[in-house]
Amino acid sequence: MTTHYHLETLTVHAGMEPDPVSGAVMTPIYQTSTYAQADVAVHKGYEYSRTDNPTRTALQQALAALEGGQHALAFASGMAAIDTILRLIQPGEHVLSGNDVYGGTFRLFDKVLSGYGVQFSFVNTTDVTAVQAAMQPNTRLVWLETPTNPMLRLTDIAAIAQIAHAGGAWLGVDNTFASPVLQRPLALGADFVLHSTTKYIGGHSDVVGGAVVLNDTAVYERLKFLQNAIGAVPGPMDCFLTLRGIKTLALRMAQHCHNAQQVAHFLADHTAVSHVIYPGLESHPQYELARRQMAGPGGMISFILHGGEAAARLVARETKLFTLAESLGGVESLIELPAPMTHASVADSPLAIDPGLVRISVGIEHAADLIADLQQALGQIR
Ligand code: P1T
Repeated sequence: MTTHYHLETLTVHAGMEPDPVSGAVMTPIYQTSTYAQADVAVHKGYEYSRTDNPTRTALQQALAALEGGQHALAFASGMAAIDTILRLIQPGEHVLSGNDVYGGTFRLFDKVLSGYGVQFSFVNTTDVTAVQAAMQPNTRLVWLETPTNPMLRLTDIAAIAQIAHAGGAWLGVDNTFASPVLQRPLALGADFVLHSTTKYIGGHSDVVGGAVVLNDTAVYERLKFLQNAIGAVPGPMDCFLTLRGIKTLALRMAQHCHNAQQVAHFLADHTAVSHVIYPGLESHPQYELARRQMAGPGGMISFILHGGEAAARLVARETKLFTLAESLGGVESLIELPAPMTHASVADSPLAIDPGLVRISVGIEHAADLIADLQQALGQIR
């Protein structure tokens, strides 16, 4: 189920086989921790649910197909997935990370893993020359988000893959903001695709999860070993919910892009707004790259108001349809201020975010209602 079907077909069918026991069309929630064995160590491929669970297997197959990869592994969260990939890196080895990443990713790298002897440096991956210059003889992994959270900067995945591979390093791309509907990093040369499936893939803000998709079978075997050894796995109910979300991923992404494009134009024309960052606006510094690398500009917008932080806080408080909350990628619209919220852990670091930056996750409601909501909230700035 990997090559010849279109993505819309894969979202509905990949990983889905009628249940061998009952014929159930939807993969059941195999809510079990263990499996009866016919004799000592003789079983049907399932021994214990940290190691394998049929609902998780179905989810992993679906995720692999969506990203066009050979293998996928599901985790309890996006952070658990990133942490497990990073266990491939040994003390004394170097990771070159983008300098605009989710606050929790920076915290894991800078506050946790660097304490175990893994070396990190943070570089602007939109600048290919800067990445080349920052490669070290011991660089084993280049890690980036595109579009980034929260500045929505784009990196040329194919160009960075060449640099990473020439230096003997893997390239890991956090594809959370784009989703496989808009961007498929493996096809552009990435070695790992990472998702916080909490976001667009789950799509309904009702489950936390993560995933890694890759092609290399030997590295997959090692990661699968680590998945079981570390144990940060999702439960069967979480896997079911994520699978259920996947079925509408293509439809949802189309509506997210459609709505966000209209909201971005509205914001760009509003007198209270000083700057809008959205890859679908020609003013975006990587507008051309977005058109080349992505099938659509996505549902995330960041903006700065003339009134700075005070105005930003007011707007985030006053929207009614846009709920003031962390996270993104659900059907409902959300608004937040990254500096004190999702990216609080980069404060006082070189990655610090403008305290007046507003980030919105544009949902699948009617665009006119979303614009009216922003209009009334912006109208309260004096
Ligand atoms: O929250 P979790 O499922 O563990 O995923 C972490 C993560 C990884 N990568 C990106 C690009 C992310 O945005 C996130 C989580 N981000 C938020 C919770 C947020 O509001 O930005």
